[in-house]
Amino acid sequence: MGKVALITGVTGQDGAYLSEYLLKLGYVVHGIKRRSSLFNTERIDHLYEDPHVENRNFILHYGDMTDSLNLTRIIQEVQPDEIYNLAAMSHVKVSFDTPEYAANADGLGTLRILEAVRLLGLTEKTRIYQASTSELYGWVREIPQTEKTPFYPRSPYAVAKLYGYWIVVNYREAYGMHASNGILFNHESPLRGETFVTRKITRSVSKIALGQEKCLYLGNMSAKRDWGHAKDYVRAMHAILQQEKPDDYVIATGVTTSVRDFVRMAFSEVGITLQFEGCGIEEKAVLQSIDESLFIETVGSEYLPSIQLRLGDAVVAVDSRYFRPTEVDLLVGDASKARNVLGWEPEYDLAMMVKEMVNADIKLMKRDAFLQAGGYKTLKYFE
Ligand code: NAP
Ligand code: F7E
Repeated sequence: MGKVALITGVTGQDGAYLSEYLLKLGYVVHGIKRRSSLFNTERIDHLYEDPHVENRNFILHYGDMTDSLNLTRIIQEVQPDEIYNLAAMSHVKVSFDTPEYAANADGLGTLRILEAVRLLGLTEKTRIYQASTSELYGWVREIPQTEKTPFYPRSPYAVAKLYGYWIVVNYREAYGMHASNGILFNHESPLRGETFVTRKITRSVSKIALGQEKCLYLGNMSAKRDWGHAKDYVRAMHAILQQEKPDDYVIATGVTTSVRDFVRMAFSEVGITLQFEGCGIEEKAVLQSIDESLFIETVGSEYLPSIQLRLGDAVVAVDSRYFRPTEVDLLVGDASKARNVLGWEPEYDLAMMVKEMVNADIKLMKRDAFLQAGGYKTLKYFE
C-alpha cells in the first residue's frame, strides 16, 4: 500500500507539481480545492480521475482554509500519512488589500490543520509540511539568509506566515508532532500565477513578440529575488517529511537577480536586446536591437507579417500602482542545511527556467490568438 498524502492548495502552482511528483512515487493523493464559479483545476486537469473509476489515486475534496469543521472532516476521512499545507492567499501586494483574509487563511488556517490532527488523535501518524516563505526575512537582517537569520516581515502576508511558522514550531515542541517548515525562496515555472512578476514578464515578452501588446508596466525593478524552479522545490518538500526528525529548512538557489535583469533575460530569449533609460518612475526600456534569426526561430515565421517592432520603441515602463507600501528589497538564501541533511540540489538554473517560461508562454499566446481568430469554431466544426 502506498502512502496517503493530503495537499491543501492542490490547484496552485506547487500543488500541481507536488501531486505529479507524489503520484509518480506511488502515493494516493488527496487534494483540497475551493469552490469557485468557474473551473479552477486547469493545472491538475491532466491528473483528474473520474469519481466512477475504482481505486483512484488522485481524489479531490471541496474545502477552505477558513473552515475548521470542513478541514477536520476531510482529515478524518482521509487519515493522511502526510499533509502538505500549501493553501494560502499567496500574493504579497494583494495582502495589503485583504489583510484580515490573509491572516485568517494563511495564519489561522495553519493552526486549523495542526489542531485537527491533534484532536483526531493523528499526532503519531500524520506528518505535516508547512509552506513557509523567504518573505519572513523581509527587511533582511543578514545576507545570505539561513535558518538562523531573524525574521522581519514586511507585509500582511508575511506577518500571517510568521504566525504559521511559529505555530508549527510550537505544536512540534508542545505535542511532539512531526511538523516542519520549508522556508522556500521564490520559485517559478510555466504554471506560476499570471500576476507574480516573473510570469507577468514572460507573458508580456511573448505578447510583445507576437504583436499582441506594446508595453509591459512594472513596479520596483530594482528588487532582487533568489528565483528557483517549482519542480525542484517540491522535491525538497517531500524530502523534509521523510526525515526521522521534524525540522525547518531554507530552500534556495543562493543566486539573487534583479527584476530588471530578469526582464533583460526574458527579452533576450526572443532575440531582443533592451536599453534601460531614466530612473525611478521615469525608467523605461527601449528596443536596442533584434537578432532576426533568433526571433524567427523562437517566435515562428508564420507570425512575422503582423508584427510591428521598431528600434527605439519603449517596451517596458514603470507604473507606481505596482509599488508596495513596504518592499522587500533583497532576498538570497543559503540552503547548505538542505544540501547536507536532505541531499537536495536544484536541477534548474535561472537561464534554463527563463527559457522554459518564455517558450511555454509563446505557445500559449499563439493558441489564444488562434482561438480568438475563430480557431475554436473550426476545431469544433471538424469534430
Ligand atoms: P498559488 O499558486 O497561489 O496557490 C495557492 C493555492 O492555495 C491555490 O490552490 C489556491 O486555490 C489555494 N487557496 C487560497 N486560499 C485558499 C483558501 N482560503 N482555502 C483553500 N485553498 C486556498 O501558490 P504557490 O506558488 O503554489 O505556493 C504554495 C504555497 O507556498 C503558498 O502557501 C505560498 O504562500 C507558499 N510559498 C510560495 C512561494 C513561491 O515562490 N511560489 C515561496 C514560498 C512560499 P485557488 O486555485 O482556488 O486560488
Ligand atoms: O514580486 C517586484 C515586487 O509578486 C517579486 C510569492 O510567491 O514569493 C512571492 O512573493 C518582486 C517584488 O513575488 C512588479 O515589488 C516589480 O519585489 O513576483 P512577486 P514576491 O512578492 O516576492 C514569496 C517567496 C512568497 O512567499 C509569495 O507567496 O518583484 N515587482 N514589478 C513586481 N511584482 C509584481 N507582482 N508585479 C509587478 O508588476
